[in-house]
Amino acid sequence: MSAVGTTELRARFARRLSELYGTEVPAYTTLVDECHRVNRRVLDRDGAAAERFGSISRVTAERHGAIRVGTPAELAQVARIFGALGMHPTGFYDLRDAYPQAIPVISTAFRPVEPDELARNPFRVFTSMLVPQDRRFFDAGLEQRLRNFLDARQLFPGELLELADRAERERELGEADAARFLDLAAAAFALSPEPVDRAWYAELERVSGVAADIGGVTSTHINHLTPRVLDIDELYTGMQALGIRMIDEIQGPPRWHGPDVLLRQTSFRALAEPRAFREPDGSVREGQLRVRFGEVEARGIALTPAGREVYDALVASVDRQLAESPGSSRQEVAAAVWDAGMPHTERELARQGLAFFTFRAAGPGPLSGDVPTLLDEGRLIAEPIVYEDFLPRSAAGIFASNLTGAGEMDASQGGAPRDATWLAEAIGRPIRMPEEIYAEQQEQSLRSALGRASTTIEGGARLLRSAPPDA
Ligand code: OOG
Ligand code: NI
Repeated sequence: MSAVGTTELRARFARRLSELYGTEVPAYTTLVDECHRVNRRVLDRDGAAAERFGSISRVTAERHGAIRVGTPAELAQVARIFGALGMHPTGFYDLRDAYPQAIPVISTAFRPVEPDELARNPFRVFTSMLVPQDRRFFDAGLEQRLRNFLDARQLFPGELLELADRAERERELGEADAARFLDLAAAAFALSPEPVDRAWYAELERVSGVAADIGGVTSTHINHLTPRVLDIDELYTGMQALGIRMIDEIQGPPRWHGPDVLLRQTSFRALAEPRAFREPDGSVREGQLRVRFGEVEARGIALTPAGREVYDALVASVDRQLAESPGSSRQEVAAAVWDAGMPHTERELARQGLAFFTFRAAGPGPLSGDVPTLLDEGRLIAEPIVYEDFLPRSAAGIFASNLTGAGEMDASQGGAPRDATWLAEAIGRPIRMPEEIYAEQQEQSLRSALGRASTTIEGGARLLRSAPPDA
């Protein structure tokens, strides 16, 4: 019998989730159709340039999902399921002190790491875990009750986890097992018909809508599934024209005439979905919950830590100017700030070591000279490395745009320290750092383009050094 390998299993799972989410959230299907329309138009308009950040087949299939869990044990199980799909925990995001609103979770993203795996199917899942130990959100009594509730539930059936372990170990499953794995995995992320305990949910909701979504129910679910679009400004207007109310802003970099960097995202608000509730008197009644939404994103070049510093400084400058003249439009202020502060071309980003690229020699023969000069002379060609990760501020903005209340937080209490090392230990798997992955890829390409002897040239060394040893 034929076998289904890791990559194919990931592609099939992404398609399954997309079908599932389309039946659960009809506006998602509208969003995906609109993305296809915009992507076709950009392809007609820009030709090959439209595929500079990924082939159209990659971009068309590209999705990220978001899920939320309650404990390290649950996150470790999620890691086994995504491990079966060749998706590894990458990056660490602490949203507990995020602007514009603190969310009581820490997060990582499960995604493929190798460039050819990303090219075949870049499916990724932003995965958040509640921190009940954080006293700014939860007092000791609520923490204890939350933990009892979370410890008593089982998000994933044993059969699913066993199949996942086998798939990860053997890097494939037979057709029948693959089908079973996909059925069980998709079911685990579907919205459950199980009644929600009204009083318990409401108590958690007072602290945070996200705490209620995670700890107020006995299952998890896919919170959103995000397609990728090549022109997010056009998509934004197109969705509004279809009568769908988008959030006020596109998160991340502004629309401007320079290169696309990092990630721009926008969303429309969760629709209220019918859910069963168990009332305090034990009766079950039909009610509504608004927890899920539609999100869409456009991706650009990954920034080096030096480029990220420039980016953060621009964000701070936009915030300052907006605070000084309230009422002005963020988009307009940001476009002007970027015009003054961000290099206007890819070449300049590469020359200054602000963004990650892969480099190749334009022709045969040895290359000597520094990287900026080789780029200027056209003897070295730079191709952008796409940003495959997330932005904490956009993530917090996306979380917040979808919550009804701000929740309650007691900032005078100490939080619970958490970092990538803590998380790696808690789930028993290494967590890769995005900047290191991009830097390695850049370094390798530069080494093979310049030849071993040339890596000491100044520009090369500067680019190589822009890889952080410790970020
Ligand atoms: C995750 C929000 C973050 C993104 O794209 O930044 C996110 C969530 O709502 O669970 O998905
Ligand atoms: Ni998202």
